[in-house]
Amino acid sequence: PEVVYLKDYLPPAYTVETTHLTFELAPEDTHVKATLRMKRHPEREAGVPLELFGANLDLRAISLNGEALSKSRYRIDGERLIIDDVPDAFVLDTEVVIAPEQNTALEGLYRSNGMYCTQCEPEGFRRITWYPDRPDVMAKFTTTVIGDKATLPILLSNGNPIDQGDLEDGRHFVTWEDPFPKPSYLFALVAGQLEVVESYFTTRNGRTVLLQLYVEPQNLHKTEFSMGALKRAMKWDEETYGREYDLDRFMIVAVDDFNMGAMENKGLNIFNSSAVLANPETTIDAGFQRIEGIVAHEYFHNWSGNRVTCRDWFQLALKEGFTVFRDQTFSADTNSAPVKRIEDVAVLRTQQFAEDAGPTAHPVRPDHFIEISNFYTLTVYEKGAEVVRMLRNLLGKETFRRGTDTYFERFDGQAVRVEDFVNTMADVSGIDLGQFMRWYEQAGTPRIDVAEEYDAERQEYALTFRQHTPATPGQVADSKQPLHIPVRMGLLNGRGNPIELAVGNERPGHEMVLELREAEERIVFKHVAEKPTPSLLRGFSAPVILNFPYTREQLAFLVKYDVDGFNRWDAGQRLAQEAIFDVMHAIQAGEAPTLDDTLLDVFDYLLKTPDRADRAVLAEMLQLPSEAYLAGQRAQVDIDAIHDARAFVERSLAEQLHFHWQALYESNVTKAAYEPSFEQISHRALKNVALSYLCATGDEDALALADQQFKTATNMTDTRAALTQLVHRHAGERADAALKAFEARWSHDPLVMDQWLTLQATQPHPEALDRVKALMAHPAFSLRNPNRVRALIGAFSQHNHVNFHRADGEGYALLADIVLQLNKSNPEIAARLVLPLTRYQRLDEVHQQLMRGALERIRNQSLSRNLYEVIEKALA
Ligand code: HT7
Ligand code: ZN
Repeated sequence: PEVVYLKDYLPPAYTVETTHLTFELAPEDTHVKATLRMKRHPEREAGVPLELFGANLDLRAISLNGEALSKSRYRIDGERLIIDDVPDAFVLDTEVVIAPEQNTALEGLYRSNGMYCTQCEPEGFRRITWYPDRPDVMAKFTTTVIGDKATLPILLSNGNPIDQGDLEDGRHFVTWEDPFPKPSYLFALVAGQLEVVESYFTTRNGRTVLLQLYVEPQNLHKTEFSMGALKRAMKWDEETYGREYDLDRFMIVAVDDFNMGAMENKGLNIFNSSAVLANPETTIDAGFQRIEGIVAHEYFHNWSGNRVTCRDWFQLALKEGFTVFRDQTFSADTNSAPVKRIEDVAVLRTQQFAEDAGPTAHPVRPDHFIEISNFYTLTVYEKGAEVVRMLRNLLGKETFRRGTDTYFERFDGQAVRVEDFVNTMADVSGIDLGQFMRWYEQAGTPRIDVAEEYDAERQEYALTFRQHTPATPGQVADSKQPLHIPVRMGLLNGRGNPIELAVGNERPGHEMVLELREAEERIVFKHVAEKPTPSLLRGFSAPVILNFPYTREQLAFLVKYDVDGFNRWDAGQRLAQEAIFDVMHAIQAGEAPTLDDTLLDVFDYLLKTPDRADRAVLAEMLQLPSEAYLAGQRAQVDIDAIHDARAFVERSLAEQLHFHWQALYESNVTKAAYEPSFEQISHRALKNVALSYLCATGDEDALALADQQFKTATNMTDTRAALTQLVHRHAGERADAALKAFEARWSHDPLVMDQWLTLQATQPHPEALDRVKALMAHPAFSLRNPNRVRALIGAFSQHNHVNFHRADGEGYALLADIVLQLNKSNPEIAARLVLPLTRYQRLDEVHQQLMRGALERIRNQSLSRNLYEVIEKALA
């Protein structure tokens, strides 16, 4: 397959001024007529051939300036249609036939539950019609949708409806006009039997915007939360970024079959139903928060992505990193800032760092690809957001806002590059961000080793920072340059109070942002009367691995006294990690393990301290690091040993603090009617953490409590937490009965049944694999629907380490079988699902062999471009 390189970028030879589309919808033969008014790009010379992209299109007619083109005037080469001889300005007409019903890849125009819908990012539009399908070609679109009036009463596209009417044979049409020039990836069309929920938003300039949420009739009771989230996002973007919505209506459609979370098509966002439909009975607290974040994310794209878009797909992080950063800060402002930061960093450190350490590692701005769909990654999204966050850390909030204002103003209506964003930040701040650009170019997670020296006589405390970035595929270690890294920090004295900082002539107060630029840097703090405890990388101010040789006492001290909520949590996690690894080493050496006293003291302190100002942070602090995170900390990973050691520490804490867990449970039971409010969420989080520890002992009383919670719960958060305990603690009859009851109640709701699939797939018991295989035959499962696949197979391979990595290789074999099936029907999902099989580098030789064997079995088949690229990297 062809490799596309960033360095080869050329502006398009011809741009499109207006695009007129007509769709005559039919499942097997939808006719698409396109009229493109085109002209030569001013920077390109005359006489260059016209190049259009298309895939799976049956071309029925093509004409230039009204004259039909004979076959000798154009040629089709793979995904390209080339016309050698075109004038500087012309109109191109085409007609193609496509088959939405046969489209299982869910890219382009496809059917979901009888509804027609589209997904065009990144290169789906070429499955709809021949087009210069690249983000730097921006055109004004007018779209006429024609369909059967009885079965397709709703016909939607981008912008505003400008005409509609009835046609013969029971058909009708609606014509939509989008006044804003846009790239083809933002095109959308929806048609079906949908209900609509409406509301209004008045912008800060007094314009009224009609908000519409389209759903299938059975989902009408799940729309209220998202409508509220949308309004909160619209208001927040006005207040925080000065961004106002620009069309008269904003539409959201919920679709069951969707490859990702949602899509920001101009004025017509299309959502995976799992990312928009919510109701207390069906949705857990984390689900509400996820939905709020995604609704906001897609809305924010209207400016960061749509009004200002990407020049080419290498610039994907320009819109995604920035928009993730925007949705993260929105959620932080709306809920708990420290908890949001803890959750985001946990994802980054567990999943993005693993990507950085594996064969698919790539820079935030990749420089080559085979299949761009493979680059919608944690690195582009989450590390991309961290890079924007670092810019804000370096510039300060106000200057950063001046930067974003200037960026939106300068580049409105344009398709631009990462440099345009960073240079704008440099312009407004006067800071040299030349070195900072390396964050976009260098793959891998930088490491910073910090050493301390204290000179009591001179009252000086010095920290030496040494940074380096390890080798990643295609980038040897020697090629990695030092990065510009903001390290937010403070120093604590022995009583836990912050120390006034004095560096050179600067007196920054109790906290400062160090700007590292060199491979090695030494910073001396003056007037330090006693040896302090440093609190480093507060708020996780840069996406790095920072090592400081803390003693366990220092970690416990930071848990108690640090002013930074994130660092308090982080210190506790590190302490727990050390305690777990102690146990692991003891088990491996055949010795009797014991629980670390310092960890026990810290938990005792946290559970006893009455001033629990931030319950939500406490709920995070009481949870042990995940098996996936712990595995990421090891050079050599022993999956079973990590599982057993973590379980031992959990059980020890459960037993030794039993009384506290019981009290914590009881003090957080609320009778109030469910609300997904921050206050209530933190109570439920604490209660369910307590339930988990109580059940970790396997005590009959605790399982009876879980059973009772399961039977009496009035919301899905409590139901699911209880059911998870019954199933994961292997509560025999109780678990079986609860699973049956759940199934009987919810078999009509696929999104709820997804949760039922997931919690069975993630049970640590050795029966999990057989259960997964059996569930594949259950009516609630379908290989055709990405949500079902993620709920069962994705959950098993990503979150059930002990069973996925079974010593007999059966977990790997199962995943390989499914990936091979999806390779044919949905390559995008296949290439994502296979990723756990590519992460074998730190496992023992036996597991490595088994994983490679599974990958080789996949490689022996005829592969889609998506899967080919991933497998080749993994086996390189
Ligand atoms: N910008 C959207 C990306 C997306 C996507 C990418 C590849 C394949 C399918 C897709 N669906 C949506 C979503 C977002 O980041 O907002
Ligand atoms: Zn996005």
